[in-house]
Amino acid sequence: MEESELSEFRRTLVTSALPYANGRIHIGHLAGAYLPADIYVRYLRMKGEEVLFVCGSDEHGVPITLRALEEGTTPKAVIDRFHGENEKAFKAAQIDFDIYGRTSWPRHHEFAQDFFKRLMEGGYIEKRTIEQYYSEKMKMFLPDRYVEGTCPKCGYEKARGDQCDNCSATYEVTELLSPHSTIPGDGSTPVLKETVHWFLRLDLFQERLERWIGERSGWRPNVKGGAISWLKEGLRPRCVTRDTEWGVEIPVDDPDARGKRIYVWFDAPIGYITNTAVWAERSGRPEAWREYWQSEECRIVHFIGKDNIQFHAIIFPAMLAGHGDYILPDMVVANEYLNFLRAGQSAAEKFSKSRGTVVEVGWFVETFGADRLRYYLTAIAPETSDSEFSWRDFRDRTNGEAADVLGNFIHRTLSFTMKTFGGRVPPPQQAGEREERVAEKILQARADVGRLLESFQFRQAQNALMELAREGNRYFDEQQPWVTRKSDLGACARTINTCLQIAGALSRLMAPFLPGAAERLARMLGMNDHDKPGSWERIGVERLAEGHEISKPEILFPKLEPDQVPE
Ligand code: B3M
Ligand code: ZN
Repeated sequence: MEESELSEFRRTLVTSALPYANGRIHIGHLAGAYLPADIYVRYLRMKGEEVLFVCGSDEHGVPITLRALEEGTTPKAVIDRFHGENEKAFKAAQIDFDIYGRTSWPRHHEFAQDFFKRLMEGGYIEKRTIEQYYSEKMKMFLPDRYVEGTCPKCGYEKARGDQCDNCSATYEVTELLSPHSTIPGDGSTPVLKETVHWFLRLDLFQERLERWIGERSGWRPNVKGGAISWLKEGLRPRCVTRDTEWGVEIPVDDPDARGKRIYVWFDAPIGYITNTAVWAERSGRPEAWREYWQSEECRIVHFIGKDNIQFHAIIFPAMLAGHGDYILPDMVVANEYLNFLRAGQSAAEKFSKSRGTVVEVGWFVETFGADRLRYYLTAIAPETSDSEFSWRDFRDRTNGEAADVLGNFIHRTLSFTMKTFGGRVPPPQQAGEREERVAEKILQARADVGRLLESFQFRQAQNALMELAREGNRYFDEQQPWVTRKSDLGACARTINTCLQIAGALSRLMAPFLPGAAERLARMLGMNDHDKPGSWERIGVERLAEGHEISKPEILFPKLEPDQVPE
């Protein structure tokens, strides 16, 4: 029944990838970097750990300027709209960040420029003259991701400028074969033109990162393996400025910097630091951010999607190390993709706006509630491989598991208590062998869920919680309280008392995963501390006392009718 111990760190900083503020987040995003992080944070808090959870909008990058161009508006108008909408959507899904910050904040520009300067002073950023693709038609230099061509490694014809979606190779955009521009309205073949940019000398971090990655333990293979294979290819200097007027100004006194800004991927991860600092300011302890970023007593855990691994496992750590005042992350948790499986199809596809398969979080929660969303997304979490969302499976699993197993156990236990014992916890009587086994199962569930969450296996952790609800139903069925009610009221009392103890444990075990349902259950059970700091260790230890009053049960997960679910 070993419960793994959290390491000796004094505090934890949890970050979720900063969504671009040029679109609404969808449920695929939620399953990747946000829901698991929120579950982890809620669990740590119940364990009494000191933890801070930061996220926010990523508000730079060329896509935002292009969207503004298309809509005939300004980048600022675009980011203001989506920043607000996304912040609301996260709240609706009960993803409770301590701060949802912005990279357009002046404070952020200061942090990003400080990094740039420090890295330049250290000789880690240098100016270089390069050749870059230029569209004569659009009169602009082309960002890598707006050049498409044939992959130099595998021959895939729709390879993106700097990375191949087919074989995951990364390369310089100039290595692409048959390049063409994908800027809306362009499509021309770009020409190479000389220009000046600033490069981060990743090559200087090769050995340090090899050592650091080598020492990491408990990292998922997709992250550690990815990092090792990039290191094997050999790190090369990487351009960290772009031709755009939108972004953080390059902090150099140099006419060559005109019309250029710091690359969005350089400043975005620094946003985690900015947001921590703004949180600290708002909490009245402006220097407290250093306790998270500059203290060996803190462990930093990043939650991201798989396409961001390189930035979090290689590039940002190099920047932190090169700056010198910062600690490196302890853990990078990356999920694979959640895809969409259309009714009647056998192969899943990517969520895509143009194909109408994007499922927006705000709408989903309004229609089905946050608990169903959270339950299902955790049940199908793409932890070790891509997974599939389908409407039918969503209905079947929330009905067949959340409602039939968990909801049903709670409902039969509480209605029985109302009907037979006037809504009060009946006396426990002398526990038999079976009841002792139940008590052990409760402790086992606490240990299993805890161990699985601490090793970032969210899907299995939720299964372990469901296993306890199944045990509850099994026990209820075996004991047949509806029979003993007439034949042996003492036995009946013992059964219901035991079931109520399971229900109490469930309200706590559920709290990280299904905070809304856990809260409703706790209210029905008259518990007021089900998710408070320190409450985790009380699972299976603290009992609902004899005579304690419960209130009228409501259905935790009303069933979905077939026509309530879209196709
Ligand atoms: N803005 C999100 C993405 O790639 C990107 C993450 C930044 S995390 C610092 O979808
Ligand atoms: Zn390829």
